[in-house]
Amino acid sequence: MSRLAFITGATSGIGLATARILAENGYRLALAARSKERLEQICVEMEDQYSVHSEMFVMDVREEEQINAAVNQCIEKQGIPDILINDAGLARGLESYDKTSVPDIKQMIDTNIRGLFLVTHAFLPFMIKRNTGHIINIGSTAGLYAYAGAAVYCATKAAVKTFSDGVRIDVIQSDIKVSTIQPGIVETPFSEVRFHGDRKRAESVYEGIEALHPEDIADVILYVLSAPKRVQIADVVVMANQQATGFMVYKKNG
Ligand code: NDP
Ligand code: 8X3
Repeated sequence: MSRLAFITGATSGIGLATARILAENGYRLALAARSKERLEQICVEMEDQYSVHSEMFVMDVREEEQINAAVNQCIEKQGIPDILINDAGLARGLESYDKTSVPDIKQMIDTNIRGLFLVTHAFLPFMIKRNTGHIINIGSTAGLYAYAGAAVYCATKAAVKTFSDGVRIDVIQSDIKVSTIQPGIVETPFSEVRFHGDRKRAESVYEGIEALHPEDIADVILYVLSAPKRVQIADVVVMANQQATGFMVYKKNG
């Protein structure tokens, strides 16, 4: 049977592009996010475009009960995933830490750290029992290089990288692989979410630079998943050509 990938954050951006490329390559899919409507549309797309039957899981990664329900349902309906892609995540705001709102701080920590940790915690025992699995965590160059106005977001992504490294040690005796993908600037709805729906401000982030496309990251994920059993790609850092560190980008006309 083809390999099953459980993807969080599957309704948009990198997660959606990953779902598409995996469907194209014959993977079975378990798609998770908060938006039921978007998940329904994407499941139809997977069926129509790629003849892939996917299951959807409406799940807020900040809610432990929703995670456990989704994990149990997935295992019941589709079996233990061969692949877990922890993509759900977000930035909220871009201002100095003293001015960052407490709800924004909590949302970033609860989604990017706590949510990712708990989803992994719910699936990992099943993978360990089966002695196989591949966990792919979406970090960011923001976790490697802090930038102004993003102390919390950057710290959450540093946590993702360190968490991946720790789990990789814990599963060393098994055939389970753990990979962190650390993208630079990717043009997705990410900035619109960060700026609380301010589309104009979001668009300005991508002006004057050819940002990565979500498909570029999906291609990397497919490559990481396609490596032979003996090969564990631990970390991948992917930047736009005009990007040198986390937020050090060369902008034409600016
Ligand atoms: P998008 O905003 O396009 O996608 C974010 C996804 O996360 C959506 O599917 C959203 O679905 C889901 N999501 C957000 N909050 C929750 C939650 N509480 N529970 C469940 N799902 C949630 O952004 P990107 O595709 O750009 O971002 C994906 C990941 O990549 C994030 O972890 C981000 O930090 C990381 N990243 C992004 C970069 C960029 O430049 N865009 C660069 C480096 C890393 P829904 O709203 O339906 O729940
Ligand atoms: C999200 C992209 O450019 O804000 O990780 O670091 S960026």
